[in-house]
Amino acid sequence: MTAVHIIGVPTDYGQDRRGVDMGPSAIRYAGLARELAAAGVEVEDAGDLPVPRAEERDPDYRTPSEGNAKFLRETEDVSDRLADAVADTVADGATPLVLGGDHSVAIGSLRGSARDADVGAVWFDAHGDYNTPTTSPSGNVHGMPLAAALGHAEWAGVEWANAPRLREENVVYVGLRALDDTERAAIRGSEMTAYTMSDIDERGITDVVEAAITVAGDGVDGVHVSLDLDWLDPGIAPGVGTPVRGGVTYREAHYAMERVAESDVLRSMEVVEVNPVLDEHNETAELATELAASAFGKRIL
Ligand code: HAR
Ligand code: MN
Ligand code: MN
Ligand code: MN
Repeated sequence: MTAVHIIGVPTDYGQDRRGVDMGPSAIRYAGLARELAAAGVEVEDAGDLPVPRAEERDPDYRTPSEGNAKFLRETEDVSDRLADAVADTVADGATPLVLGGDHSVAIGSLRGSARDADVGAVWFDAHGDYNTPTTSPSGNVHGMPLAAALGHAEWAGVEWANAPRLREENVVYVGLRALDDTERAAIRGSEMTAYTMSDIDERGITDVVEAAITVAGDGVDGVHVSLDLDWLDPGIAPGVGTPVRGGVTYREAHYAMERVAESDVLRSMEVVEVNPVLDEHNETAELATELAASAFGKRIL
């Protein structure tokens, strides 16, 4: 029986819209343990990592390379502790399910997952999250975690941010639809594979997800799945800080997660960017809960 360890990370350092720190509570309240039990996995909830409130801290800390990135000191601290928690969970033979918080938590998840093994990643997101402190238009670290983990530009050699055994060749985007100009150029120049919403329109979700899992899993020990709830269309997932029209449907999302479960390559997963303050009757948190259950093997029949 698969063992899943839930690790809540209530951060909102990575972006401007307050409230995403309540994501772990909302996702638990939506019935995560019950849904995962229905998926037939053994669940242990490790609680939340302690995360100081943004109000207690000074956002203006400038490095790496004195670029524009807010709350970097706090992000380092959370990333260090999350990386340890994720690596320990995997070493215990369980699969970590990280609940964000904003997407900056992926820095810690990826570093922990790729500490003692080669890993690939599938990034289900409207956004590329491939900015650096210099290219970022906002200074928000939730737009940077993949560039950080891969050691891109001024993230290179930032020990707490780099995922040692994650390679660009095994990183795959699914559902991209909102990129900054410099970010677009950086993604084009990278070795990553990027499937946009247009690719999903053209080829269908079945084909795209199959290809994504194959590329991410090629020659590695396991795959990290990063699920940003703004991947879904805002019509069904309104509770996110940066909604972008034209996202995947309810069934496309479930199908993708069902394929993740069937492929049997899942090493670690995170569900991020649920913002209960912006949500309607907790429906985005419920969706996050259901999608996690599908990724861990919940079946219709
Ligand atoms: N690309 C923009 C920035 O870097 C917006 C990033 C929004 N990111 C997320 N995560 N919501 O996917 O500021
Ligand atoms: Mn994201
Ligand atoms: Mn996003
Ligand atoms: Mn450190």
